[in-house]
Amino acid sequence: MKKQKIEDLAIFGGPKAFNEKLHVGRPNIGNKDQLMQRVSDVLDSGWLTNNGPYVKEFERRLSEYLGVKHCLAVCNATLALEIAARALGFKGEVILPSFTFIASAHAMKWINITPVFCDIDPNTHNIDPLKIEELITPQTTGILGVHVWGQPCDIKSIKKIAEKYNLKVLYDAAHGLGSSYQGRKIGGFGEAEVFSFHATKFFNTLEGGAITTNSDRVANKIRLLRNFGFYGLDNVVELGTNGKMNEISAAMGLTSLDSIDEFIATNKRNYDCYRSELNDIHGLRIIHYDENERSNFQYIVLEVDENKSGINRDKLVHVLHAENILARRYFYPGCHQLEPYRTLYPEVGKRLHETEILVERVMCLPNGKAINISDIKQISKIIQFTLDHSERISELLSHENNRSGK
Ligand code: T4K
Repeated sequence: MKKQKIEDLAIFGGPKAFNEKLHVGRPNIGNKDQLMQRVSDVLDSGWLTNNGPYVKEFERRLSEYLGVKHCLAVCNATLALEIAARALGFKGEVILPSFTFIASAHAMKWINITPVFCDIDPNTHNIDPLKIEELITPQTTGILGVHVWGQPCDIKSIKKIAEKYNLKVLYDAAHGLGSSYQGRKIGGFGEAEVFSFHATKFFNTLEGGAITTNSDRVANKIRLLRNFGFYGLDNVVELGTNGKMNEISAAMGLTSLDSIDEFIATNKRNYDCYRSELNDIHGLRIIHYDENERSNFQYIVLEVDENKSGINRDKLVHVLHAENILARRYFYPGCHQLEPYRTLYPEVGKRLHETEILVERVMCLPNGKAINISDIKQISKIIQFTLDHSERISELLSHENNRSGK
């Protein structure tokens, strides 16, 4: 359906462009028959969790896929970050970006570590190594880099700083499965890396995640910590927790792994189409993935520059939602502006200049197997139309907001 006049937009009374909602974060499901067979095997075997055969197979195949020595499956990435942080001996203060999902910061705070928020590089959206050193104090024990959108951090510079100050490095690789840094897949950098396989990720195990490391010592410690600290049957040697992945999640993981190349190819096909449709629109920037590296292309990230586009990100998201395109703001408004950090560190925003600009501009569009090329062309047309009529739409929406008291 073509929108030719403003009145054709759903916000102004026109029909919605899509009958069904198009979500960011719709799960990819691999071969259903294979999955059901594995689930049935699990139920028949009577072995549902606690380091079962499917978890072991999943860990083995994933470590092969990533080219990393150890892969430990876990129940979710948030708990995995806590376990990995403990395994690395993080305490006191840890430096991390505020431009990340709240789990990165909460995982540290939950184990009594002070998250020290660092600004980002506006080009990559990742932690800016040039801003790390000034945040280091005698209490700093580590750096938690986040590979935002699956784009690797500046690992070389972070390593240099960590060596200089004797800090440990953990990477939150929640978005990073299948992406690479200098030709090597993410997973083997820093002391350890943590992946998320939550349902909203392009590769999922329903809920779940993995910690990867090339260190035998770190892997052994994580194995203890994710299983209550048990060493043998009746012997508890550490304060541990329950971070285990169950067999059904591992069955889903194996099935996802069977289709991972296809998932990434679909993401890339969609990304290429979005890029060719949206690349030349004044005031929009679609994130570019480094063509010399592998990428999983799972996030279609747009930056809206209101000064050039004439419309701000929130109004564009509003228009898209009305058309049943559930674009999402990410990671709005930044961890430092959410509780408990907003109350604990009210001044911290002053040093997060780039973060504060970016959280007002970034949005993600639907991707994955749930959408097709014709959907993408339609979404792009609506975006183009909204920007072509930005002045009128902005005015009308401001008026609407004033009336509804927003
Ligand atoms: N570090 C980083 C950098 C992360 O991004 C995350 C998680 C973590 C750490 C922690 O990982 P986990 O502990 O979760 O393993 C989602 C996810 O819950 C979260 O995993 C993810 N990042 C974060 C960025 O997004 P929400 O609040 O956006 O989820 P929700 O329920 O609003 O769903 C988003 C959309 O996805 C919905 O519009 C519909 C769709 N959806 C969702 C689910 C759960 C489906 O279609 N099917 C589903 O089953 O948090």
